[in-house]
Order: sequence, then structure tokens, then C-alpha cells
Amino acid sequence: LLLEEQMLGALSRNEFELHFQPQVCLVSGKMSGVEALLRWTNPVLGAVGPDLFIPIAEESGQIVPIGKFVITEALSAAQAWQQQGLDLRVAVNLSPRQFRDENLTQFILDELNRFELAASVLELEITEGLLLSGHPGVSDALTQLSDAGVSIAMDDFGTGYSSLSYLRRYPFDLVKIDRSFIRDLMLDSADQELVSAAISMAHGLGLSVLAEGVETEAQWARLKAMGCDAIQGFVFSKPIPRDALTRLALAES
Ligand code: G
Ligand code: G
Ligand code: MN
Ligand code: NA
Repeated sequence: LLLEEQMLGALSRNEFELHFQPQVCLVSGKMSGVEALLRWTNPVLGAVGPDLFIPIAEESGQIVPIGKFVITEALSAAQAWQQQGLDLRVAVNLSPRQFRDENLTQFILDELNRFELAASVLELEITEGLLLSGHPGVSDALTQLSDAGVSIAMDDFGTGYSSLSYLRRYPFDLVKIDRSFIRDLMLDSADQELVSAAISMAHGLGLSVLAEGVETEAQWARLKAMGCDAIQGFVFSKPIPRDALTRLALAES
């Protein structure tokens, strides 16, 4: 209850901030994009993790204005990076609840326009929970955004029940293999088989593949050898504030 109460004024008190975690292309070895991850620091509650507050924001509907803030902040960062000569795609997580807002698609396209960005700089990460929700309008929204050039990623791939049929039915560009398959990659031959199968299946469907939660050089090398396209994880960088991300990207460019 306290959390919900504090969340109500949190946007206007400017308590939310985005951190960004690099995504690395395995062919070039360079940062190709970032995932925007929301952070909340409240004067009463201190730092509250998204695992805790996102579900509550979804339940109360607050995720709609908060989600708009995330999109705006992410695109603002993308514009600033572009102006500094940094070519970084920015990925944003979307909750199912945000798709009940009929203006979501138009809002995203308007913001891309306002920041004078090509739609291809934006990637939207959704989970199969969204597709399971069966909410009418999801399919149209995803198709419209995809047609406009926005890239669509399936997050936490492999953890659900029906990811495979969804890959065929919706306009995905990328699958993000869940970090639970990467954690024991070097020890567990079943994980190796699953990751390898996911990569070849995704490639067969014309999708690219990113592995999440990569923590070691050995995992990085193995994934590269397996033909995975990109990685994200602590081995390269944890999620960091915008300024730190800018410095990191400028240093390696
Ligand atoms: O940043 P961290 O690894 O603690 O994120 C925990 C979870 O919170 C992840 O599942 C992530 O997808 C989710 N999350 C982080 N930021 C956002 C956001 O802006 N919107 C939504 N819907 N989920 C987010
Ligand atoms: O569910 P989603 O993929 O959106 O969430 C990203 C979450 O994964 C963030 O909370 C982020 O902090 C976490 N994360 C990112 N890289 C790593 C990693 O290498 N290891 C672990 N354990 N978690 C990671
Ligand atoms: Mn994600
Ligand atoms: Na994930």
C-alpha cells in the first residue's frame, strides 16, 4: 500500500530514471545497442527494484504513464547519442497493460517523429505473456509498429509455453534467450542443445538472436561459436546511468 501510495506522485517528483545495459554484436565485438531498464529511488522507500514495483504499477495502471516516460527518456537518450555520432539502438520493455492504451502506437510514432529518429533505432521487448493475454489490438499494434520500422523482440525466450507458435504469428525481429539457459551453459549439455536449437530455429525464421545474462568470457566465446548474433550481460557491463553509458560508448568508438 505504501509502495502504491508513493508511486502515485513519483513521476511528478522525478524519482524515475533509466539505466542502460549494453548489447554487444558478436561479429564486430562492439556495442550495437542498449536495453533501457527503469530505476526508482523514493525518499521514503529508498531504491525499489523493478521486479518489485513493475507488477504493482501494472496492477494499478500506473505503468501507462510510467511506460510513456520510459519511451520518451529512451528516445531522448537515443537522439543525444546520435548527435554525438553514436549509432545505438535502444530497447524498451513493454508491459501487456500498456497495450490496453489505444494511443500506445501513435504515442510511440509521434515521439520518434518529435526526436527526429528513424523508427529502426527503437526496439520493443515483449514477453509471451502479452500474446497469451489475448488482448484484442495487440496484433494490430505490433503489426503497425513493425511496418513503421520499429523492431520487435521476444524477451525471456524459452521460459514460457508457446513461444514457438508466437514467433510465426507475430512480426518478431529478434529473440532474447533467457538468462536461465546461459547461466550453466559451460556445464550443462542440455542447455547447450537448447541454446543451439533456439539459434538455428530463429535463424531459420529469419530472426536474430541475443543471449541474456552472459557473465563470463567462456560463455561469450561459446555463444559466438554457436552463431549467436549478440549478447548482453555483466561480462560486458551491468546496467549503468545514461552519462556512464555515453562515456563507455564514446571510449570504444
Ligand atoms: O533491471 P532489472 O534486471 O532489475 O529488471 C528486472 C525486471 O524488470 C526485468 O524483467 C525487466 O524486464 C523489468 N523492467 C525493467 N525496466 C522496465 C520497464 O521500463 N518497463 C517494464 N515493463 N519492465 C521493466
Ligand atoms: O527480464 P529482462 O531481460 O528485461 O531483465 C533484464 C534483467 O537482467 C535486469 O534486471 C538486469 O539487471 C539483469 N541482468 C543483466 N545482465 C545480467 C547478467 O549478466 N547476469 C544476471 N544474473 N542478471 C543480469
Ligand atoms: Mn528485457
Ligand atoms: Na529476460
